[in-house]
Amino acid sequence: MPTRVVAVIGAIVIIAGLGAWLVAGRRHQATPRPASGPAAATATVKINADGFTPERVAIKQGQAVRWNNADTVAHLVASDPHPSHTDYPGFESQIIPAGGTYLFSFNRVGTWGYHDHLNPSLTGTVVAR
Ligand SMILES: [Cu+2]
Repeated sequence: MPTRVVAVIGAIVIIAGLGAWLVAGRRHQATPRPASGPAAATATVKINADGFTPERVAIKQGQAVRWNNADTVAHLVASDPHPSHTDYPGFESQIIPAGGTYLFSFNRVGTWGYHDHLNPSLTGTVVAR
């Protein structure tokens, strides 16, 4: 096959692929996000060097809280008490890198104290009713 024909076919394949990718991306953007549901974040807590903002959030049972690490270092959200985290087993993130997030749904009613396991002087509270 002549080189030019191969080049033209290659260009067509690349352009078609790009087009399909763009269409797929647009379709994805157009998909409405569910306003509620078991995994919907209903409260957002920002983490920075000073701690959690807001320090206390109130949600309903089954709703989720999303922590956004706005700091330049990693944090780790975990149930009190430090270091055993036994008040709410399972309420314990992995290391949240700078810019990362952690989402947790509170299926148990209660007032749940938590802290940054990497810096336990940073504390917060989630009230689930
Ligand atoms: Cu801890």
